[in-house]
Amino acid sequence: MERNEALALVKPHLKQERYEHTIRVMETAIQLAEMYGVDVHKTELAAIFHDYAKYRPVEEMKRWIQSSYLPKDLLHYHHELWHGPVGALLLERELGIEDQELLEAVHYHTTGRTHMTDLDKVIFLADYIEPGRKFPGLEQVREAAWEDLNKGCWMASKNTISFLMSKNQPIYPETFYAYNALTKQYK
Ligand code: DGI
Ligand code: FE
Ligand code: FE
Ligand code: FE
Repeated sequence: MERNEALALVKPHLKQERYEHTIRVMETAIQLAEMYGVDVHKTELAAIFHDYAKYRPVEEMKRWIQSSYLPKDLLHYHHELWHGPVGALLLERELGIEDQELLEAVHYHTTGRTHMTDLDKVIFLADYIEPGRKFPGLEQVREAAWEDLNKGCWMASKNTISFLMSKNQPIYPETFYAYNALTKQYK
């Protein structure tokens, strides 16, 4: 699938600001993929599709989780965590996308996971550092991102967990698993 076809497929599902975020994630992810030797075209498509389910109604996402192979423990955590897994499911069902590496990168783009592939890492990190983002500590993550893929992801994961803890938010186990695995890979 070509870039313009993919963009035309996601556009109707996103608000304008989210579409612009998607374009910036795509551009950032392609640069990371080139730097770290990841399949650039697959990265481009994964980035374009990563927030495909972002605006599905919470009740619809809940039904998809209940009625599919998706992990049921998601239902005990914030619905912000649902659009990645549900997005991967719907990309397959609605658009017929079958590339499992791409689908997994979409599935895990919010939390990360234990054994992140380089494609997972590039999408996870591009989503965090794209030029439209403003998070505390972001400049250091941006610098690290171009130095070492694992270090960049580790810092993004650490910042996310620290931020969530400062807000007394529960943290999904996969988010911790990603942090732990990245800690070992980066050290
Ligand atoms: O969809 P985007 O806004 O582009 O970004 P995203 O898919 O990375 O979602 C980011 C949100 O998800 C951000 O507000 C932090 C939150 N998040 C990530 N991991 C966890 C989490 N929220 C909770 N409650 N628990 C987590 O483990
Ligand atoms: Fe997202
Ligand atoms: Fe993210
Ligand atoms: Fe995103």
